[in-house]
Amino acid sequence: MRAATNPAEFRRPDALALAHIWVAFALFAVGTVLGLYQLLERAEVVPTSASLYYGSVTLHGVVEAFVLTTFFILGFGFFVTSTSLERPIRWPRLAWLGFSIMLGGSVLAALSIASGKSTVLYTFYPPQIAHWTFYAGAALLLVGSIPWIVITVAMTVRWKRENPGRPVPLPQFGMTMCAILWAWTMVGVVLEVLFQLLPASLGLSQTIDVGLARALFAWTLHPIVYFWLIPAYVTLYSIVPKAAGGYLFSDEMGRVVFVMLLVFSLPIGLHHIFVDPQQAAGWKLMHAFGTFLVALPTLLTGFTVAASLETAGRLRGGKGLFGWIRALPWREPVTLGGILAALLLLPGGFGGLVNASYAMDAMVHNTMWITAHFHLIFGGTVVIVYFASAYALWPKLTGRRLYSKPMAAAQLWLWFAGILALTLPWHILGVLWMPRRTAYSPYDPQIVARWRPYSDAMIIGGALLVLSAVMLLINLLLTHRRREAESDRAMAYAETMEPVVTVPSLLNGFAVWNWLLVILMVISWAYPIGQFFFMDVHKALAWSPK
Ligand code: HAS
Ligand code: CU
Repeated sequence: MRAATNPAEFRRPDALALAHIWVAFALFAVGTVLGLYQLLERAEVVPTSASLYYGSVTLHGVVEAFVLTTFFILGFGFFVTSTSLERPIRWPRLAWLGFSIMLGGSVLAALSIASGKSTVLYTFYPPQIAHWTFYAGAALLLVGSIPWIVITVAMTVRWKRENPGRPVPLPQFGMTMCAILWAWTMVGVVLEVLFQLLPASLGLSQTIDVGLARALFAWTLHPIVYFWLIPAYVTLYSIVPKAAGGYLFSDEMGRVVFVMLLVFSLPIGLHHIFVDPQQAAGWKLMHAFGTFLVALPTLLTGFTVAASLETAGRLRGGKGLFGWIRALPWREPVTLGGILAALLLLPGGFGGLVNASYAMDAMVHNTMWITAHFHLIFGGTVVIVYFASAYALWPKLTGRRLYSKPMAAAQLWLWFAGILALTLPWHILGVLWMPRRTAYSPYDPQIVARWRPYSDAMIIGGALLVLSAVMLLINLLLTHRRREAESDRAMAYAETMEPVVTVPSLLNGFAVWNWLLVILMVISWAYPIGQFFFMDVHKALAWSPK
């Protein structure tokens, strides 16, 4: 791919990307401090307080799962779209408007949680009902992201029209899939908020159909994790191999992966509510099979990324079966981030496969095992790639060389170690049946005593993570003020082993996949959601946390 994306050549959305990513990381750092408090509270090192604990978990979850992700992905996405298609962002004012709406919504939701009236955790499962300002804030965050979807898709469509037969650059292919995925992902939670949660929070309805709400939320909860994941894969495919000094092993494999993530992730979600009595066993089993399918693209990604890194290791003189691994540039932060992320993917994905196995989920559901799974795969793999992406982008965005590469590498190692120190004990605690999302557990003393050593270990993990987050902010902040200019502000993406001249039209298009996913989504969700409209439902009394 050509490297002609110097900001001097056309208006690049550098300020837009920086604004988004700074909001993401600033709030992310606050979230890590809340996380550490929660660990101290659960281990009873600080006085236990149910109201503070649940308030903190709510803010932590909302900030890390919704604010960090959405702001980072949009900022990264605008940059990738503009630099890979080599043109300015269309409708930049609309993009900024979206940013302002998202920011306003995030602040509103955060204030609502801080007021203590919206302690409903990030999944906001009813019958707990938050103050209406919480849902309004969440809705604004979603609405504010719509301009990005429109701009991303519109720019790809126009580029394709102007470049008939040419393959859409892989990073933009991935980000377009991500935008389409996000559009469909939102629908479940939007319906839940508009028709169930908001009316209950405004006092218009006193009761709520909990089964329906949980099914609608599951529609969103599963694919949203792939909305977080796809941009990380874009970096793994298109940025990391180049940073390592190698080539992308296969462009087509990347396209297949993005297509599979889109098509297989939306029609599943019942694995989050395997224990819900309202859903039938047959449907749950079908969604379990679907969940195994959506693990495939990640296996392909592991293979492709490892093969790409191998090209780098061999070009750098690595010999033999494993010699290439040692030859990789381990001190180079972007490469290091990619390697550490791939390593964490293995245990994180393993946990996911246990969860997805219908019968086994009963052992681990609602225990610390689940918390371990997603802190490993999201907080570990995905977030480490977000860091690595920032280290790759910052010199391009600011025009300054990264303040300190050794500090960046140390930050990544600390995060890696912190995540392992946090989640390995959590897996054991999960199997010992420590419940997740619980301020304190005054259970049988013998059971609680078995948790003790692992509860202490997790505090060390939390402390490492806070330290690492602070190092990230310092490094990025000081880069802005650095005197030494970055000599090459053009953004070049990884080239493939063999030049990509043409790709099959199915791997260069979106409409077919979009319609296929709609059909699959209707097949897999029409009954699990539709049944609530014709079965005898016992609604629950809506209540608000005080
Ligand atoms: Fe998950 C719950 C199943 C992936 C996030 N997941 C969650 C929740 C979150 C989350 C946030 O089936 C909690 C929601 C809540 O609060 O209730 N998940 C899966 C499965 C996968 C999976 C099967 N999850 C993710 C990703 C996430 C994420 C990705 C965020 C980004 N998850 C579940 C289930 C539940 C669940 C159940 C509900 C459980 C319950 O009871 O509530 C798969 O996509 C995972 C596939 C991954 C693999 C790993 C492949 C390994 C590779 C490593 C290669 C490394 C190499 C090393 C080669 C199969 C690719 C290279 C090294 C060098 C040195 C070069
Ligand atoms: Cu899921």
